[in-house]
Order: sequence, then structure tokens, then C-alpha cells
Amino acid sequence: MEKKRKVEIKKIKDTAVGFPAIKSTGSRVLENMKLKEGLQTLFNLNQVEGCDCPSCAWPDPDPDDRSKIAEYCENGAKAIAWEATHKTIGPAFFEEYSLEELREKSNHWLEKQGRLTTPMVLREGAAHYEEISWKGAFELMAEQLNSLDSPDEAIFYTSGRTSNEAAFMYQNFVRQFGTNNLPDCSNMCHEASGKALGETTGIGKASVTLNDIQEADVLMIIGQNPGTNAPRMLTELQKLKKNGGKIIAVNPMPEAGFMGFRHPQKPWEWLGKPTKLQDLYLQVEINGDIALIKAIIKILHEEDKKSGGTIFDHDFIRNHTDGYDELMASLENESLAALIKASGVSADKVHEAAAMIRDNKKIIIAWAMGITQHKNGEDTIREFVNLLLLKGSIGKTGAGTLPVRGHSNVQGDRTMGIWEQMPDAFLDRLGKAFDFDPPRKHGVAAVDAVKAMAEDKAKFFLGLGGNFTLATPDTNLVFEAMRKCELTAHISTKLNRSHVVHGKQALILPCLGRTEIDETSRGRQFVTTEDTAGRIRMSQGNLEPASEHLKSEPAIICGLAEATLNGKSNTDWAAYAEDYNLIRDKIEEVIDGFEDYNTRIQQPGGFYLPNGAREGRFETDNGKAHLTVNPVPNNEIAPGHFILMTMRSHDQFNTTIYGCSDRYRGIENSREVIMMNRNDMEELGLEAKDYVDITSYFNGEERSITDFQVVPYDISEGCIGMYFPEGNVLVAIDNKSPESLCPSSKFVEVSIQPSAS
Ligand SMILES: Nc1nc2c(c(=O)[nH]1)N[C@H]1C(S)=C(S)[C@@H](COP(=O)(O)OP(=O)(O)OC[C@H]3O[C@@H](n4cnc5c(=O)[nH]c(N)nc54)[C@H](O)[C@@H]3O)O[C@H]1N2
Ligand SMILES: Nc1nc2c(c(=O)[nH]1)N[C@H]1C(S)=C(S)[C@@H](COP(=O)(O)OP(=O)(O)OC[C@H]3O[C@@H](n4cnc5c(=O)[nH]c(N)nc54)[C@H](O)[C@@H]3O)O[C@H]1N2
Ligand SMILES: [Mo]
Repeated sequence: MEKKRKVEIKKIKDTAVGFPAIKSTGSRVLENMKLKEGLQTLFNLNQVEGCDCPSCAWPDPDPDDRSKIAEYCENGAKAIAWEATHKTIGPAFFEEYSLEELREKSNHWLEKQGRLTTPMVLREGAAHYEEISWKGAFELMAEQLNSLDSPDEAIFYTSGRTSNEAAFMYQNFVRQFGTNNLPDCSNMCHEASGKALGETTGIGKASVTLNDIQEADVLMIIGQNPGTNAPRMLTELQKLKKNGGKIIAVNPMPEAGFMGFRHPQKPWEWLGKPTKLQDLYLQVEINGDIALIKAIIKILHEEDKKSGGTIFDHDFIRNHTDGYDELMASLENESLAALIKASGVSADKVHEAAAMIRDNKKIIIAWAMGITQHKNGEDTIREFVNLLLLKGSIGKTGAGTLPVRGHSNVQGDRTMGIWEQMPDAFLDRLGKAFDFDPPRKHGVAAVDAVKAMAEDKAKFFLGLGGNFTLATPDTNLVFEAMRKCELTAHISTKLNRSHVVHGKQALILPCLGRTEIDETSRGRQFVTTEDTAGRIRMSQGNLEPASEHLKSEPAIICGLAEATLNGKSNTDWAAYAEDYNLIRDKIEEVIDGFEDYNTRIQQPGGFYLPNGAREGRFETDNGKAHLTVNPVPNNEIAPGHFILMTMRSHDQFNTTIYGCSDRYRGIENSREVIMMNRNDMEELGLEAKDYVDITSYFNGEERSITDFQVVPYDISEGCIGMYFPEGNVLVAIDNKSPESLCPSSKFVEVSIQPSAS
């Protein structure tokens, strides 16, 4: 094992981006790429005809507003440099390192070795991966798939970096094979947003565009850390502030990203005073958000009654919503004091927030994982919708819902049919377009996929991107589940834990990355993606591929489909692999909103998909947006225990660890830490950097990790922060939302004990 790292603690930053970000971008790029290539790729990033940044799903500005040379952020640049590295690993590497040796390496080390170049196979009982031809790899998978007792014994995972074209052909193949087992990273991410918004507003996506943000009166940013995870959002928040808008941040810890901001591409701002972003900071308790929003609504309701109905938008409520009377009646039964107490925020701050909302008409609520990764994520989001609807703040300029998506094409993958429970209308059209009868039985989502493998109900796993083994909760159980499979295979760019914790046989299928040229017999191909605001754009790399043996994701999927469905499919898979225009024609046939796809995608900036809620049309069962009554969750835990949340540092992309520098939080050199309030530390007699063991509790089961260091932090009392994926060991597989099945990675009951050693 690698030597244990020791944490260094520095001051928490109160400003995001600025010069240190530029410096950090430069050093990460130079570490990984040659200068010329690095600049070439960065300049291509998010330009109208360039490559869609693979880091996050934040929308690009309209073509005229785009920065001429650079439309990226520090973390986007890191993601690019990481993918476009000139280091490669091929057969010689796998000959040198046995699996036993690779398993001892850290997650950072595995990915750091460079780009995968050649298909590799691990034969049953072998100690090393060895080279295999593409044909051999496809045949091995086909043989396994065709020998299963039922197609439902196969799991087909997707991570959100996959293009629309690859995702569409993947789900098409999987359904022609005969199953809906299509879990994806969204199952662990924004599932609750899709569900709650779909139900209440008729569309499970954001209702706002970038331009709305600049025009909002008040933007609430709840359970999200944009400075790290969507840095380009800060530019829009800065514009909002310059237009006189106000920002309310709701988070158990103050994140640098919304305290202050210096624009990275405006050097004159690097030295001057930063733009102060947040006007009001509400330090909630973990999962105190729903109580907070209810308290705000209750205060506004009282004032609305007193003022004769001037606070809420009663015309809008009458014309566009239902459920008002039930919602108001339910509020009469809630005690304001109890709601405020449950939120963890002081009464005067809750009143201050209510006053800011009361006096304004255009409200946006933005949120991410701090909200969705809870057992009651959907309830909280429905409560956001309540507040917005009461203020008439959905379907007009400068107002609306903003679930900030994670992976750069996670939203597009879902639009393309990557979902274990696609509706019949979609399946009907898919079946018609490709002349087959799609299976109707719902498949398994991520958590149930783990269980199916652990319980021997599934024996084949294929991952289209991602790192399933580390991204899913309950790491030890997932390891066991993967090891039980007959075959685990991964379409990947870099080596990761999922390749070294494997089934009886395993395959590594190396693919082109976003930054690379994708050339087929029909010429240079491009792919398309969908951002958080529902805009479809093209993405085209400009670098030479890392190896001549790489295949594109669509080509790998079509190759596998051809080998597996041999003679049983009416689809000319080879033709689609050569010409992605053909794929887009089929997408147009199956999915609404893609009319003239191949023509409109050529427009600078692409095009927006239809969005009823954005235009004030609520495409629900009765054409009205629904106000709903949602219970305040019981967050009670045993005395002396804490609530733990697992989140991202500034130096990672999900399970990809770039380094150990969580710069804004001042935590350096180690990730094996917990962030804890000083009062709680005092209570337990702990000093900074002490080593502790952490035990989690769920349904009478215990899970533990040892030797993490304590970092005193400005986090709500009783709450603890830890990094993902290290914390996943503690998240029980059944600790999830019963509605969306999303793991509650932000709510784990734990106790802390000083380490024995
Ligand atoms: N550089 C970089 N960019 C990324 C990613 C990355 O790993 N690195 N990941 C991408 C992906 S897939 C996603 S989904 C997004 C994730 O983006 P975020 O949602 O910003 O990710 P997390 O780090 O999980 O941060 C969650 C935030 O919620 C807060 N929080 C935790 N619990 C609660 C709670 O109960 N209530 C409230 N109000 N706040 C809470 C935490 O303090 C933290 O600020 O980012 C995407 N972009
Ligand atoms: N405890 C806890 N667990 C969580 C979360 C949390 O906050 N806390 N967050 C959850 C969330 S929001 C998400 S989205 C999931 C993320 O889950 P995943 O999407 O499964 O994980 P990533 O770490 O993004 O995947 C990284 C791998 O993708 C591969 N890759 C990179 N680029 C490409 C590409 O272009 N093509 C292909 N084929 N492969 C590529 C590389 O091999 C890399 O190792 O994790 C979830 N798990
Ligand atoms: Mo995500």
C-alpha cells in the first residue's frame, strides 16, 4: 500500500477563481500535455464548433456572448488535460503489473498512468490482463450474453459523459437484446429532480436558460458548490449581481464559490476587490432545507393574508396551478418555531430570507447534490416548486427551476432513453423505428443492479464509461457483487478501480475521448450533447487519438450489437458506426424536439429542446402545475451520533482524483479527513489532525473506516463532511430514497471514535 498521507490545514478561502485558478490550470495542463496541444485544446473548448467540455453540464453562453479564446474554467481545463495526456498504457504495462499489484494502488495512481490504448482481457484465473483483438472482445461478450438464462441477467450501466449518439444506440442495442436493465449515474445524482419536477411542472429538467439568471431578482443556491463543481456558473452569478440581483446561499458550510469571485478571464479583476456574491448565507443543518423552505412559505402566507393577497401571485396560482387550498391548510397546522428549529437556521435569518423573497417577483432556485442525495430529496424539490409557483416564478423571464446537472451529457443520455423505466410511448416509437418489440418490464437502477449481482441474479456487467465500483454506495458490497459476475467489461479512457475489481473474466475496451478526432470511412464525425438548460450542441475533438487501436463509443456499441444480435436484428449496425448522421436521423424519428436534427445542429450554438414549463405551459395530467404537501422529515439520530455527508473536493471529478488539494477549503495533502465543527470536537476531546475511526449505522447494521484525520471546519454542529468516493464504504446500499432510489449519500448516521493506533 502507498504511504499514508498527512493532512495540512490552511485558511478557508473567501474568494473563488482569480489568479490562483489560472496558475493551477496552467500547472495541471503542463503536467499532462505539451504546451501547444494544451493551448490548442483549451481554445477549442466550448467554442461553437469545438469540443463540449467533458467536465460539467453548465450551459455555454449564446454564440455572440462567448469569450473569443477561452470558454472554460480551472476544473474544465483539468478534465481536458487529464484526458489529453500524452502518457499511455498498453500491453507492456499490464504485463508489468499483475492485478494483485494494481489493486494495491490508489485511485489517483491508477488513472494517472495515462490513456488506455488497446483492448485487454483478463482470462479466468489469470494474474494479468492480456491483449485481445476487438473482434475477440466482441465475440467474448456476445458469447456470454447469449449464454445467459435471461437477458435480465445482464446489466448495462452508463455514465453521463457519453454522447447522445452513443447513448441512443446503446439503449437500442440493450432493448433489442431484450432487457431494460439500463442503470446510469443519474440514478445516484439528479434522479429526484427529474422525478419531482416531472410530476409537478410536467418536465423533469431546468426551466431557466443562462439569460434568465442575469435577469433574476433573487437566486437561491441550495446544496450546491458551484465554485468547484460548476465554476462557469459564477460568471453568470456575477452578471446577476451587476444587474442588481441578490443571492441567498443555503448550505451547512460556507463555500468559497459564493462568498467572492474574480473572473478568471478578466485579469484586471485578479488584483481588485472580488465581487461579493452571496447577500445572505443560511447555514442549515444537513437535510434542514425542507423545513427552511416551509418556514419561508409560512411567513409569506401570513403576510399575504394580512396584506390582502399582495405577496403571492394569485392570478398565476388560479390560472396555472392546483392544490393551493390543501397546501395552505397544511401550513396552518405547522408551527413556525418548530420549522425554524428543524432548519437549523436562526429565526432572524429565516425572516431576512423571507423578506428578500417577499419583495421580489423573479425568483430562481438552483440546487444540486446537497438536495437530491437524501431519502426525501423529491419532497424538498417539490417544496422549492411550491415556493416558486406561489410567487408566479416559473415560466417567465428571470425566474424558475435550476437543477444544476453534473456530468456533461447526463441530461442528454436520459433524453436518449437511458433509463430503466422509459415510458411505453418511447418504446413504441423505438420498436417501430428499428422493427422490433422492445421489452416492457422495467429494469434495475444502480442500487438494484448492485443487489442483483450480489444475489446472483445478474452475471454480466458492461459499463459505458464511468467507474461503477466506486461511484455506487456500500463499496465492500459492490466489490463482492462485481466479483460474482461471469464477465465485467468497461468502455473507458483511463484505468480505474472498476477494472481491477472484476468478474471471473474481465474486459477493458478503450475508447476515444471528447478531445480526439473521430474519423470513419464516411469522413470526420461529430457527436452531440445536451446541457443543463436543454440546449443541444455539437462536439468535435481536434487532437490525434491517443492510440490507433481506439474505437469511438458508437463503434464499440455497434460492434458489440452486431456480434451479439447476429442474424436476430433488422438494424444495419455497421452503417450507423460509420455515419452518425444516420443515428441522428433515427433519434429524430423516435424523440420529439429533434426535428431537422442534422440541419439544425449546424446552426451556431445548436438549438433548444422544447420546454413547456419555460414557456408557462405545464404538461401535467391536467395542464396545471401542482402545489403539493410534503412532510418535514424526521432527521433524528441517536444521542452522541452525527450526520455525515459525502462530497467533492476541488481536485477531483467524481471518482477521478486529480490531486489532494481542496484549495478553497484549505485542506491539503490528504483526502482521508472529516470536517467537523469545533464545538463538536471539543465535546469529543479531539484536536485538529487527530486520527479517528468512523462507524455508520443503518437498520441495525454497522460499517466502519479507520484512521481519518479531523479538520476543524465551519460546518453546522452535529454535521460532518467527508469526501466521496472514500465515504462510500459507510453508505448502506438500502439507505436511499424510496421514490427515486437515489442513495442518501448526504445523510449517513455515524459515530466518531479516536483511532486506537
Ligand atoms: N470539478 C468538478 N466538477 C464537477 C464534478 C466533480 O466531481 N468535479 N462532478 C459533477 C457531477 S456528476 C455533479 S452531480 C455535480 C455535483 O455538484 P455539487 O452538488 O456541488 O457536488 P457536491 O460536492 O456533492 O456538493 C454538494 C454541496 O451540498 C452541500 N450539502 C450537503 N448536504 C446538504 C444539505 O443537506 N443541504 C444543503 N443545503 N446543502 C448540503 C455541501 O456542503 C456541498 O456544498 O458537479 C459536477 N461537476
Ligand atoms: N458517496 C457519494 N457517492 C456518489 C456521489 C456523492 O456525492 N457521494 N455522487 C454520485 C454522482 S452525482 C455521480 S454522477 C456518480 C458518478 O459516477 P460515474 O459517472 O460512474 O463515475 P466517474 O468518476 O465520473 O467516471 C470516471 C471514469 O470514466 C471514464 N471516462 C472518462 N471519460 C470518458 C469518456 O469520454 N468515455 C468513456 N467511455 N469513459 C470515460 C474514465 O475511465 C474514468 O475513470 O457518483 C455518485 N456517487
Ligand atoms: Mo452527478
